[in-house]
Amino acid sequence: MLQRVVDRYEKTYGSHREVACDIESMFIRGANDIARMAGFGLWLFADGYSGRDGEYFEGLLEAARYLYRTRPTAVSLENALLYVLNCVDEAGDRADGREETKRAAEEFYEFAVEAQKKVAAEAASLIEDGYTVHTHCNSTAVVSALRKAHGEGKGITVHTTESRPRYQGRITARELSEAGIRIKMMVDSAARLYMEEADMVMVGADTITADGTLYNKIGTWQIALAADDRGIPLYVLGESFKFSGRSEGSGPVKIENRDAEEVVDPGAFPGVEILNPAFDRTPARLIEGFVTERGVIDPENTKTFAAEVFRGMRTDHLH
Ligand code: RUB
Repeated sequence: MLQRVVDRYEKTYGSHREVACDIESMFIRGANDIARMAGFGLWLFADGYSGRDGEYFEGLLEAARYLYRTRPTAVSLENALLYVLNCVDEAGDRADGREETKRAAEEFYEFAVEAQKKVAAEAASLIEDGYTVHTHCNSTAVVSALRKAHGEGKGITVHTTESRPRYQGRITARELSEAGIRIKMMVDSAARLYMEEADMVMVGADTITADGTLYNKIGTWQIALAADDRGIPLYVLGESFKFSGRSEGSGPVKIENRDAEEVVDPGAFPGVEILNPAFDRTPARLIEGFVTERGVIDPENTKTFAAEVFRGMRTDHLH
C-alpha cells in the first residue's frame, strides 16, 4: 500500500531523513501529501530500526521531531505524526512498536485518501452547472473536487492564479487541462479583476485554527477579500487533520518564511530586504464554510468541530 506514495513521486525512499529533506525542499508539497509522506517517514524508521527494543519509542519520537521541523505551518504534518505516535503509545508498544508504527502509518494513509475523496464529493455538490470557480495554488482536495464536478457533467470553468514564487497554480492549470476542464490562468495580481467572472472560490488548507482562521498559500487572504468584495462565497476544502487540536494558549501558528532566492536573486537588489512568506491567514469572517469529510462546517463551529475530532488525543508529543 505505501508503495503507492513512493510511486507518486517516482522515487524510492530509504529513510525518514530522505523524506524530511524532500518535504523541506518542497519536492513533496501540499498539506495532504506532506501528512501522508510524514507518516511514511515513520514507517521507514520502523522498517529500518536496529536499535535496542527498550529505546524504540525515544527513537521514534526523535524521527517524528525531525520530520516535524521541516515545514512549520501545515498542521497536517503534526497531526499525521501524532496519529502514529499515539497509536504506538496507546497500544503499549513503546518498547518495540515497529509493527504498530507501520500499521498506524498505513491506516493514516488510507484515511487521508478516503477523507479527501469525501471532501471532493461534498465540494463538487456545491458547484453548479456553468459555474466559474476561482482557485489558488495547488490543492489536491480542490483539484479532486473540480475533476469530480466535471466528471458529473457540469460545464465548469476554472480560474487559477499562478501563486508566485513557486508557481503551484501552474500545476493546477496543467492537471485540470489534462482532465479536459476549461481552465484560465492569471498572474496573482489579476485576481480581483477576474473575480467579476467567478461564482465561487475554492481553496485548500494548511491549518485551520479553533477560531476559524485559515492558514493557506500566500495570497489566499487577498483572494478572500476579492471574493468578499464581489459578494461570492469562499469555501475551504480541508480534511479533519487540517484542523488544529492544540489548545488556545499555545500561541499563533508560525508562518514559514522561505529563502529570498525563491523570489529574486538577492544579489541584484543590494540593501533590499526580500520578504518570502509561504502562507497567510484568512479570517473566519471571509469564509463561507469548511468542507470536510464530515460535512460542511460553519466557521463559527470550528472550535466544537476540532474538539470532537481531537477528543482524547494527546497533542503534546512533539513540543
Ligand atoms: C500548498 C497549499 C495548499 C494546501 C492544501 O502549499 O497551500 O493549498 O497545502 O493542499 P505548499 P492539499 O505548496 O507550500 O505546500 O489540498 O493538497 O492538502
